Amino acid sequence: MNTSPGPNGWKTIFLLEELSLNYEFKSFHFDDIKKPPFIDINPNGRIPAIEDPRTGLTLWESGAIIVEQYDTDNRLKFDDMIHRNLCNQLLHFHMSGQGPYFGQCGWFQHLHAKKIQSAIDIYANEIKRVLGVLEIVLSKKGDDEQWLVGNKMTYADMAFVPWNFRLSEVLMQSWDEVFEGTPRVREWHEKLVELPSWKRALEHRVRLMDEQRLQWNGVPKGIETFADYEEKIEKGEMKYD
Ligand SMILES: N[C@@H](CCC(=O)N[C@@H](CS)C(=O)NCC(=O)O)C(=O)O
Repeated sequence: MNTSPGPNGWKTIFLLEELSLNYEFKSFHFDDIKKPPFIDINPNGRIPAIEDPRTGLTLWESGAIIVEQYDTDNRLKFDDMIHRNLCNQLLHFHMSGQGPYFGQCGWFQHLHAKKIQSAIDIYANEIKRVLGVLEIVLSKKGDDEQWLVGNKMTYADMAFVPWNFRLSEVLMQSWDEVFEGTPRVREWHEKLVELPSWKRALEHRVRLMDEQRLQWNGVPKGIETFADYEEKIEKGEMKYD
């Protein structure tokens, strides 16, 4: 269950696609996720959430939805204690360090009714700091170990993609500026977004955004630019809770 613009749901879709699992989308408007039937599935009223008919498991919080029960060959995870813990560590860093700060930056940059430059700066600096931490993690790896943990891609790498993918819009910078000083992160990110599974996830995204009358960047159709959108938000012409 997903809302099309929010990055967190695409983490789940990316994993489902990478593991070639069968799944069915339920797409919700942001306006509908704080009320039934969605709130009956996730009392936190946020996406994503899954209902797994094979196991009876209902789950919310994207970091928890790593569908490891279906990764029986350990394609995206490790079996040994050390690497299992390291993956978990990076997933927690993503959930606490990347998601909330990147999200707040996007909020203050585009959706908050008043431009508060100091708030944008705080979160933009934090984004740069998080990218710097990832740069250190990747720089400590050997040349044949281009992933965050061990020598293969895991769910920990994949978790960072949907937010990193939006960074140019969130920071309002070119990709060269976004990745200035973090070349290993850029290389790693560019490898991840080339994966067919990510491309398939994006194809679904385009379709669902279209159904919800949204442009690729989340701006409603009929509004030309981010600047026009922000002006409408400032005038109270768009509704957010
Ligand atoms: N920690 C949660 C965050 C979920 C979250 O914030 N999702 C956003 C979309 S990316 C959402 O549903 N926002 C709607 C709202 O805040 O009302 C997770 O990772 O699942």
